[in-house]
Amino acid sequence: MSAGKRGALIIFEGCDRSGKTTQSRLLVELLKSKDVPVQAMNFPERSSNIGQVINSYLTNSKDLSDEVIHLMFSANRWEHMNQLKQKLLEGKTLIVDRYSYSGVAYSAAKGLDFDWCYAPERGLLKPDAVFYLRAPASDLASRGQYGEERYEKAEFQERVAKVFDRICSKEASYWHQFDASQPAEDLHAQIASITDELLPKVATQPLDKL
Ligand code: T5A
Ligand code: NA
Repeated sequence: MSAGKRGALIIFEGCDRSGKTTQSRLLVELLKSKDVPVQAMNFPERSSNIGQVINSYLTNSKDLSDEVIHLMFSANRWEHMNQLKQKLLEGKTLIVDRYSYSGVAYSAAKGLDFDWCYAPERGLLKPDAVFYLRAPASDLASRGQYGEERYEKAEFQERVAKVFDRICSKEASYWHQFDASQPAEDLHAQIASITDELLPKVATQPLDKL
């Protein structure tokens, strides 16, 4: 990696079972095969102290108020920010499964105020691209293991999707929406082509903040 060139911050967003993990993995494999320095990450990052509390909450073994768990999800991103920044500046491209937008979408879907939800996300690194995987909730509900974690209920997922749609139309300059109902390989080809264009373009751009 030549001096001054940074990696790209690429985020996958979408409802539960929309295929984010599958597509992140395919994209990381592709970039590795092209010798692009790359690393996969995901939020929530469940291994830290905060991450373990989030995990207990998601698996229904712990109850917290909507506001408290919202701020925990945000704090979980903040505790990893310096590390993310350093990696990007070293030239590593980060492929991240969920980010601030999941934070806002799931909490706003519960009825919390949108702007209140967004406030603690301000100042975090701004993604170079968000790949939004969108499909009807009924399609996603029929996929593997749906129904085990707290938020995996079709009606709630519909509300989450509405918030994602709203953010997608507001942040259209760096959001890319994909039809998540199509076969994984087709989706991957579209994502790969956008990533191909993105990497050289952002390499010399300064990092920005939300
Ligand atoms: N949350 C998260 C918040 O409330 N606030 C926050 O700030 C954050 C960061 C956990 C929960 O936390 C919430 C949101 C979530 O409810 P998570 O750990 O990312 O978040 O959990 P999930 O989103 O549920 O992650 P999953 O791994 O379960 O879903 P993915 O990654 O979207 O989907 P994936 O790739 O694992 O695929 C799911 C199934 O579908 C199949 C796969 O084989 C798999 O069986 N599949 C396809 N089937 C048909 N066509 C395709 N194109 C397919 N692609 C994948
Ligand atoms: Na889930």
